[in-house]
Amino acid sequence: MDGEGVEPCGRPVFVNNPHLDALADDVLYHFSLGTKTHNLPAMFGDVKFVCVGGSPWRMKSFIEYIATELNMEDPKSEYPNICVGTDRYAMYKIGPVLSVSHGMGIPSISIMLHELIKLLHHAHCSDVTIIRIGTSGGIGLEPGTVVITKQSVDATFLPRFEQVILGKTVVRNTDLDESVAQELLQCSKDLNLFETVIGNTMCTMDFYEGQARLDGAFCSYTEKDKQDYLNRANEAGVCNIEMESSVFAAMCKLSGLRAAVVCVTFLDRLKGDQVNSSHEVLHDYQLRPQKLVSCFIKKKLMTKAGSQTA
Ligand code: R2B
Ligand code: URA
Repeated sequence: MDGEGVEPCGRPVFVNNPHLDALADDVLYHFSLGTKTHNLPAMFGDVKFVCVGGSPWRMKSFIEYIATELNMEDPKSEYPNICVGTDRYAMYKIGPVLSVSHGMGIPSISIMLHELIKLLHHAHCSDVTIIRIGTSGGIGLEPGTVVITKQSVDATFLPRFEQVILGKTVVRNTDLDESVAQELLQCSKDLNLFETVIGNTMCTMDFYEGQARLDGAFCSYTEKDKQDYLNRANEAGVCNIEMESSVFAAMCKLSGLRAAVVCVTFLDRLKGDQVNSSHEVLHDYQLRPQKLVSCFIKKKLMTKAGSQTA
């Protein structure tokens, strides 16, 4: 059930894998979906915006929020999890917006993105924009500041993602879409609700030692070593630290998806390591990327509707 013969118009979603053609059924195992068992073009063909974020709960709350913002609320407030057959990831859809959770860290988001990119491809989606909404540790920023990623850099501050394939290291580009980043910044100015900056985001393999924390189970460096490292990151233009942006940027670029990363900062890492703000404060912070992205999606849909009636 791959909607054969339906050609996407506009910018398609690319896969680059000759082996896929040999599959009678492409099972998207971690979504509990497949090309034989589900009519993916009918279920997802109209998707234009995909929002991804770590927690299933946050991605459900995002779909409820955007549904209200777009006046598309379900009267019964029922937003079923499309991936109900698995507890690996959660997925919700309202109109042209898909909301998907990705778990924590590069391996988890990478598995999700392989299946998501294939899903969008099999569904013949076109002109899709994908945005990661997440949390992060800030560097020299007031907690609650939202960072729109300019470049995702690795732990040595270089804009690259290294993937080991067949035992060899392949280096991939981590460019994100500059115009989407600028449009998101403009949304923040329009909303005027919280501080937003554009800057580099460091993507690490770990929350504790990988992010120079002093409060993990193990630590082999001094407080001065930590401060020197974070100061060097700051000088290299790093505004925040999280754990998924590099592979997200690399995979979206390979598939031709317009991509952006919007993360709120929970703390200033130059001042401490523990996330100890109250639940209410953190909840309010987490809503900020959602508000920005909702504003972006609304604007885009209004512009499109305007151009269609003109
Ligand atoms: C931000 O927050 C999570 C760790 O707490 C991780 O998924 C990330 O990128
Ligand atoms: N997420 C991270 O990866 N690091 C932080 O410091 C906070 C949230």
